[in-house]
Amino acid sequence: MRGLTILLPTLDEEDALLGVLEDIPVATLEQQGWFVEVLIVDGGSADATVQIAQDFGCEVILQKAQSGKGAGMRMAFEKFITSKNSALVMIDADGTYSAKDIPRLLVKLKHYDVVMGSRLRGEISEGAMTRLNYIGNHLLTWLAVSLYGVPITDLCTGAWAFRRESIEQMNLNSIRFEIEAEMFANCSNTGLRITQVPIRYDKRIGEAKLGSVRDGASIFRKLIVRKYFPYPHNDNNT
Ligand SMILES: Nc1nc2c(ncn2[C@@H]2O[C@H](COP(=O)(O)OP(=O)(O)OP(=O)(O)O)[C@@H](O)[C@H]2O)c(=O)[nH]1
Ligand SMILES: [Mg+2]
Repeated sequence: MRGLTILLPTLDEEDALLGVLEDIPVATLEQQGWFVEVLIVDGGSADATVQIAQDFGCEVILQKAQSGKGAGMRMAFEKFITSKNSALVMIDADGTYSAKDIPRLLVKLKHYDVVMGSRLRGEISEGAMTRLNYIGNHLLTWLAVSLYGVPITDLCTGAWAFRRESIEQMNLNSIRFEIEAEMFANCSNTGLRITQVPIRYDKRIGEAKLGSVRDGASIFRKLIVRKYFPYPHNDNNT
C-alpha cells in the first residue's frame, strides 16, 4: 500500500467539514492500493472546525503565524514532505467539491505528475458559481493558457492531485487565493506533465472567504509575475 495524504484547508467550515470527511471513499482508495491519511490545515477558525477535525482523527496543522489559504497550503506541503506518502490530493473543505471524485484524480496520476479537477469542463450545479466568478475563472484560465502554453480548462480549481516529487519541487510564496495560479505556473515552468479530469462543483456550505475582485486581481498579477520571475524572491511577496 502506498501512502496518500488528503489535504483540506479550512477556515470556519464547521457546517461543511464533516460531510466532506465522511464522503472520502476510503474503501475504494484502499482497493486502488492507497493508505489514506487526512491532513487539515486551519487558518484560525473561531468555530468548531478544529474540534470536528480532531474528533474525526485527522492530523491538524494550526496556522499561528500567518493566515491565508496559500500560507496554509505551503505549511501543509512542508509537513507532507516529512511523511513517506507517495501522493497528495487537496480539495476545499466547503462542500463544493466531492471527495468521491478523488479516485478518478488518482487514476490519472499514474501517467501524469499533476492532475487538476476541472469544474468548467464538469458539472456546475445551480447557484454554485456567481456570474462574475464564472467569467473571471474563464478569463484567468485563458490568460494562464496563453502565458504558459499548457491546455488546462480551470486554473482556479480547488481540487488537485500531485505525485510526491511534484510537491518536493514546489517553490511558492502565495499567501491567499493566488496559490493555485502559482502552483500551476510552477508546475508548467518546471515541465511537469499536467492533465485534468472533469469534476462536479456544488453550492458552497457556509460563507465564502474569497473576494472576487481583490483575489482575482492578485491571481492575475501572480500569473504575470511567475512568467517572468519563475521563483519567489523572499524579501517581498513577488
Ligand atoms: N488553511 C486555511 N484555509 C482557508 C483560509 N481561507 C480560506 N480557506 C479555505 O480554503 C478553501 C477555499 O476557500 P473559499 O472561501 O471557499 O474560497 P473559494 O472556494 O475560492 O471561493 P467560493 O467559490 O466563494 O467558495 C475553503 O476550504 C476554506 O475554508 C485560510 O486562511 N487558511
Ligand atoms: Mg469555495
